[in-house]
Amino acid sequence: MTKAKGKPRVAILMGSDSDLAVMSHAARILERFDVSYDIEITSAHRTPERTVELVRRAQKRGTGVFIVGAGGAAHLAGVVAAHTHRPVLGVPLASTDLAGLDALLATVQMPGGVPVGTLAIGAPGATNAALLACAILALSDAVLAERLVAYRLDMAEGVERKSRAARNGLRSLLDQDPGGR
Ligand code: RP5
Repeated sequence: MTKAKGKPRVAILMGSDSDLAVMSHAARILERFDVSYDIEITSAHRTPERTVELVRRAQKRGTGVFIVGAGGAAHLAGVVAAHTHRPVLGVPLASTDLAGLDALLATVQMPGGVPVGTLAIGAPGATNAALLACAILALSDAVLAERLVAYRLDMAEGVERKSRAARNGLRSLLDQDPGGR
């Protein structure tokens, strides 16, 4: 499935439909930044040939960055990295009783030579993988670089807004109960 206009600049791959809810956080960021992407389910062990085919096809279409989410033994990102020289960002997912620690270790511990840039477990990792993909693409895209700057400014303003609201909230709490305990 291709989302947003033009050839996909980013490929989001995940091992199972059970990964979709978490990996949608990456898609949300790419849409916010108006970065075209393709999103596919493929598995390193259940559909090994499909995985290689998707990577080859994405490369031919000019995809610049791969975001790969998987849980459990989580070898998908490593397999993708084995078939491309483009940046691969791995998102370990908490889909077993080990709560993502298994996937984190499998994704982060690539032997030297075939890198997978590994993000945090779960939704924060998916969000940051997409932001990092944007940052990589922004090296040769000034408009995207400006959007990243605006995103950070927006985040900083959000913190200031929350701080003001917290001060006001505290004021009214103290005013309602000036004696305290
Ligand atoms: C991994 O196994 C997938 O990435 C998923 O996180 C996990 C469980 O997959 P399902 O059994 O839910 O399809 O390959």
